[in-house]
Amino acid sequence: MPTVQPAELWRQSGRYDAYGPEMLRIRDRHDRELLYGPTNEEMVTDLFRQGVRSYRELPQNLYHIQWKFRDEIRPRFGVMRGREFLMKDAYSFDVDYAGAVVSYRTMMLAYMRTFQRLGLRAIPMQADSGPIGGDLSHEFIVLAPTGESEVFYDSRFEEIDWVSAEYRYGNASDLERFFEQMTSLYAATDEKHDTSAFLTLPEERRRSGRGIEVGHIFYFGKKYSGPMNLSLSGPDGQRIVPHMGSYGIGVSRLVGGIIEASHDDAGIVWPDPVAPWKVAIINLKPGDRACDKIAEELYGRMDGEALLDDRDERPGAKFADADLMGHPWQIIVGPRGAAAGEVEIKRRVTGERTIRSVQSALAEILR
Ligand code: P5A
Repeated sequence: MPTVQPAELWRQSGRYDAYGPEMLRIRDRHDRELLYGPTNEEMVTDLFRQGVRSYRELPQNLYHIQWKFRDEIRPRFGVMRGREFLMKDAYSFDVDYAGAVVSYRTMMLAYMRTFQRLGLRAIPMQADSGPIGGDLSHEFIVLAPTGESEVFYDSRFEEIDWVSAEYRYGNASDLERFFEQMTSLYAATDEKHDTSAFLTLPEERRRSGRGIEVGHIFYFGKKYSGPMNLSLSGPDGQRIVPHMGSYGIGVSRLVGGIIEASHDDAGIVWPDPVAPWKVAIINLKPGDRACDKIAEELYGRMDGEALLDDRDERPGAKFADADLMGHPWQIIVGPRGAAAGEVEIKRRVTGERTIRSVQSALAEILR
């Protein structure tokens, strides 16, 4: 979908005036009113209106990953709250409320798994739906001391493995159990915090801190499909108006969020699945024949997943830079070891270092 949208679509939903100064409004050479999309509910409702005719084509979920612009009153912390940012946004369309609930819960489960695979512990919290609207909404919050909101939750959230939990997407009764498991545990931002409910938890399970919102999901029924006249032919010849929801992940914010949640005094500690490079190969003595040979060989074998540091720098500076950039592994190639066919490998997250043959270093890292 384009980033620039016609104001007309937003007049149809009633949000053109409701959205306020966060929306960047533009005029083109013909004096037509446009805007830089802060979100895409109207655009996707319009796409659907043009391309879908029958209830038989439901349920559907359309998504894209696209830049957004919001004229935030206080942009700060770089990618954490920017005016221009990248979002993954998805939009669901269902025949009725029961179907929309299945879509909502399916996405909620997918988000829990997605964040876990990114190496994050995201906690879903009931939220206000703000300018997107609707009466069912959850935010996904990652804990970090620099987070914008204050959060309170049950430590049991930290123990659940959502990836291997046996819940099937699209299955109403599985998703009901999933939703119950999740909403039975206390979690709230300061906006919705209920001190007396929180205090009923045993003390050792009470967690509080600051958090970053990395995702947000909404069910808003017919808020857009109604006023925008999206109707499909229904089962008995009558028209039906789809129930909709929307689901966002702040892709560019996540980069900052992951770093906030995973670092130490020396720098970033990238979780394995999202590390830009899996390993830094540190050649301590470029120009030394044995070092160069081993470093080059390792680099070739890592198939694009390694960064080779062959700069003419002191070893201390190279170690510090590798720690700062946070690659999950480092392979240190020095002249003494290289002569014996050995290297040192370091695991960034634990700091553990071991001497290995070149083969066994590769086997460990490529495992
Ligand atoms: C859901 C998808 C929406 O816009 N419409 C489409 C719904 N939701 S939201 O909560 O407003 O935004 C979704 C996520 O985008 C990230 N985000 C930001 N990231 C960086 N800078 C910003 N200014 C910014 N605003 C929102 C958040 O991660 C949010 O959860």
